[in-house]
Amino acid sequence: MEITASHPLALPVGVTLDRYIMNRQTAFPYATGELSQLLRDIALAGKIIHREVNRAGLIDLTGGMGIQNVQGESQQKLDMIANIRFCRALKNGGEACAIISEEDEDIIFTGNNQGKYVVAIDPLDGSSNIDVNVSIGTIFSIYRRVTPIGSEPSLADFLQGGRRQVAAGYILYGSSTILVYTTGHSANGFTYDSSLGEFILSHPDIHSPANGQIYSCNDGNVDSYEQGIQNYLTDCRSKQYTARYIGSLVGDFHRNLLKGGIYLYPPTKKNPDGKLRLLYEAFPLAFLAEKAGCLASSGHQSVLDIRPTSLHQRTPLYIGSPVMVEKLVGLLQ
Ligand code: FDP
Repeated sequence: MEITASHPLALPVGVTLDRYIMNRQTAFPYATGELSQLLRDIALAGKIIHREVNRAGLIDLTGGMGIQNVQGESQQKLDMIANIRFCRALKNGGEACAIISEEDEDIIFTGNNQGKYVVAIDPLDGSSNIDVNVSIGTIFSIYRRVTPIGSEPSLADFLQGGRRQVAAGYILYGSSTILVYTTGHSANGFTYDSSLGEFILSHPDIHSPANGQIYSCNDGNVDSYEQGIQNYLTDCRSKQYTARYIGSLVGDFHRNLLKGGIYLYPPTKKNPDGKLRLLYEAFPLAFLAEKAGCLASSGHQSVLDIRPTSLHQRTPLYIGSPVMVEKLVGLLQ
């Protein structure tokens, strides 16, 4: 058989996430291999969630649990499963000494007090989309602990501030599953090839456009947005920008990251401090956004400069193309 240059066999499979992490290990600030292993644990849990999400309708995994999580939101079966899968992967891995999750009120102690890292996760973001086959995601944020290794981790390990993250990223379970992360250098995306069971580097060194023409917000809340935001949206409409809002932060963020655009979740009457959670939604996406050339603001300061005071703290979020974020922030009081 003759293998031409365009034949599938002539094309390289690409760089797997494992190999990429291994190659990059020396570029990590604390290159002992533990952070690499932690990222692999997260990727493994992501593969399991990918599997569960893809067969959810077949094995009765859709629908609610009939209970509410710590945020007062109804908990979905897949929320619970994703939470269990991630916590288990992180506990078994041994590198994380503690976890916080959207689904749990308090710190989850893994029992691995020798572990150097703590992890904040939103195991399954965009829960309202689970039952209707629309994109959902996982968001994660990793810190090096500040409490002494060997001791019990504490709140202080999680309240260090966004700029102290050593790695952050998300997994989007969409038309394909993609894991995007940064360790503070570049932002890279790995698409999951389920036939190989591997994440393959598909979006190396992501650079988001400086400007965009997509705006993403919940239009039903517009009346309760402050005037500056309403003026910004009027401007977007007058320029015939495109409105796109899935209601899955990860999905909306990822699209705007690649195409150029802005995601907004301002304070509303219902959520006067904003809806999104600082530690496991806004911080990790802001950290990653800045590495890809985007901006993330709470309206009054860079998201990464917000001083966290509690585990489930909320924040307004304006994130995306720098020209758009700067323009919007300039219109706020
Ligand atoms: P959800 O509550 O469905 O988990 O994380 C919160 C979040 O989703 C974001 O993913 C999403 O962008 C936003 O809330 C959607 O909120 P609204 O339904 O209020 O627009």
